[in-house]
Amino acid sequence: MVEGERPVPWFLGDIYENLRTYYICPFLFVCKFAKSRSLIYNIDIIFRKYMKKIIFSGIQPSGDMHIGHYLGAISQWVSLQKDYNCIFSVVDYHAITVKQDPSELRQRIVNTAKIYLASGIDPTKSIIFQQSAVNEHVELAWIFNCYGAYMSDLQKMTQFKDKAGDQEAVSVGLFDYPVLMAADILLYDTEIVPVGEDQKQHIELARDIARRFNSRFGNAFVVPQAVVRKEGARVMSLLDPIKKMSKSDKNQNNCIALLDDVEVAKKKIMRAVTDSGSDVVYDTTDKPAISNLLTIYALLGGRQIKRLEKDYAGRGYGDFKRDLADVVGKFLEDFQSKYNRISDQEVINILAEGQSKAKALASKKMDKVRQMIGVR
Ligand code: AQP
Repeated sequence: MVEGERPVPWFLGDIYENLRTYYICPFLFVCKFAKSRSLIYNIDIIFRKYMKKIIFSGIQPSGDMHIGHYLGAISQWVSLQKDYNCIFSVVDYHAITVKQDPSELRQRIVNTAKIYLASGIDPTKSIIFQQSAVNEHVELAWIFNCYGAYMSDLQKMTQFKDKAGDQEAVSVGLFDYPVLMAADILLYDTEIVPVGEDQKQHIELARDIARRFNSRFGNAFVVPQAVVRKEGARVMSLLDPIKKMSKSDKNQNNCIALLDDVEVAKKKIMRAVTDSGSDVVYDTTDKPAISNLLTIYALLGGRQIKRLEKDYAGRGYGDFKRDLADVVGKFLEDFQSKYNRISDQEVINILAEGQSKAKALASKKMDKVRQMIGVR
């Protein structure tokens, strides 16, 4: 359950969800009387609070996924499935904002969905699909490029500035990435977007785009909210704890990939930089490296950081890192044994099923949007 949310009385939510689909939405669509429409619309806003909220999130299949993705995003998704209607996408059109090898990309799409499944995303509870298979995403992104997104918004995006660096030939796609992300989210009436901290700025933009579009054309989009977990929201590099752990990092020793060989991963932990002194203490300002390792230990080992500080008091970094290497090794063994039991064909079938569910929702929304802007 997301902090601050009240539990959903499921029976009320389910009853209302059916009423809404079969009676209220069709009524709102055909009703010509403005007063009745606005009365029903306001009642709907009240009752929607009792429906399960919609969650959307995704990861680009652009490299080897690492424990940052697992702790910052996917592990959060798994626990949210019970109380929310979840939609998880493999956002492949985001991946091509930087160069990709076509055959590698094809396989990475399958592998990314396999990682979702091995992490515990359940296709009977959540929709899992490939972004490019639902073309409404790019259509809506184009509409937002014209109505809702401004050049000045995109020029402020720190991820664009970091990724573009001083390269001369930066693609327009890389610049426009946050607009496609806004389309991904807003297409499904998403209320909650669970992400790592680095994505907060992009969600803010999606909120602005929704508000601007709604004020110009009427209420088409729900204004979403980012949910960032307190611990693990930003897992840092093992060799440079000021930088985010990142799959495009040239030095793979910075990062523990979910499919790393277990012994290799343990060595990476043993080689991880530490801070001056020898106390195992959580202090992100003076001890960023140990704080990062403590976070990884706490989340993968299911322990409290305060408890770990007590357990390792006076024992130094060596002991702590050896135990952490075992915790990481154990986690990877369990994860990889689940991953290896899932076949490519199984994933392809799940993605196809997810595509038809996502497509049904997306095309309904796009019918409405096309009418609102006047192209239908
Ligand atoms: N280090 C991280 N700590 C916590 N959360 C993270 N996420 C990514 N890295 C960390 C979260 O994972 C989700 C999907 O991210 P993405 O597909 O947009 O990947 P990314 O942020 O581009 O990941 P990388 O590793 O940084 O890739 P490159 O190097 O290609 O840019 C998001 O919710 C993100 O917050």
